[in-house]
Amino acid sequence: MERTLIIVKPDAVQRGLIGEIIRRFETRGLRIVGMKFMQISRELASRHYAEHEGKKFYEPLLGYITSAPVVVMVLEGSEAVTVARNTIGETHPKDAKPGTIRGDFGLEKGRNLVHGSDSVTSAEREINLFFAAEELVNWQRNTDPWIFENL
Ligand code: DAT
Ligand code: MG
Repeated sequence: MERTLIIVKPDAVQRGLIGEIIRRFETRGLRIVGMKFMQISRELASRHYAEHEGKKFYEPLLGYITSAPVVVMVLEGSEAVTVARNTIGETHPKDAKPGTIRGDFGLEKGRNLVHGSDSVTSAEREINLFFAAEELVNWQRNTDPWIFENL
């Protein structure tokens, strides 16, 4: 089982899309193991987006991600990183396919609604940035055998 970090970004929260976005991951079959509503500080944002420091979109990106509250989640499942990225869609919403979150709700790169970790290594780093170990819940759903083929 993999884990991935998802952020429902400020534009999605402001637009009342929290439920819609969580629903898509939930109905896909990913298991929620952590969730919180928070406003990201500049310090946390700079650590989360450290790989983009120095790029021209870095400052607008930090401004955007800290501009309003977000919902941060840890999702678990087989190939959770790839599955979540596919559900989210391409970085630029104009390239994202209909049926993906960005392809259904977004137009512009700096308002792309949701973050998903891009690798298992990034996911581990990002999960540790946002969650203490005791905030993550190890649990089984009664539906797991109907979603996961090999438990
Ligand atoms: P993703 O969020 O799909 O993982 P990323 O990690 O490459 O994309 O970039 C992080 C965010 O920064 C992305 O969601 C939107 C913004 N961004 C990326 N590339 C950009 C660019 N060339 N111009 C403006 N914003 C950009
Ligand atoms: Mg990324």
